Amino acid sequence: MGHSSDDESIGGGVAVQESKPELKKPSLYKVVLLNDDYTPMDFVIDVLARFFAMSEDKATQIMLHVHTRGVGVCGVYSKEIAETKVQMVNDYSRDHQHPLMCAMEED
Ligand code: TYC
Repeated sequence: MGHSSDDESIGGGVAVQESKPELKKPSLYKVVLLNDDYTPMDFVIDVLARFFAMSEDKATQIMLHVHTRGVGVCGVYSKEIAETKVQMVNDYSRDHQHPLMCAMEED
């Protein structure tokens, strides 16, 4: 009854190994838009505003960057969010018969 001599509560020094947190840094991915010769500029601006929450001014700036440089970054996201953005943009462009292409690359 009560406390026996091998009870931890007496202060028998039970060591508890602190485990280091096994948290990997989540990889980030850039979602990029590629230029082409056919997609109307207004459609690209609409896509950037619709899927990347950009203002009209910011979307115009990014669209012109892609138009002149060939490629531009729409945003940086976790893998799953980036994959979803790419799929949504490419589905939307295909549904509207435009060849606009969105892709992702590790940041
Ligand atoms: N180059 C296209 C045009 O002249 C416009 C455009 C911009 C297309 C950006 C795609 O990702 C793009 N109509």
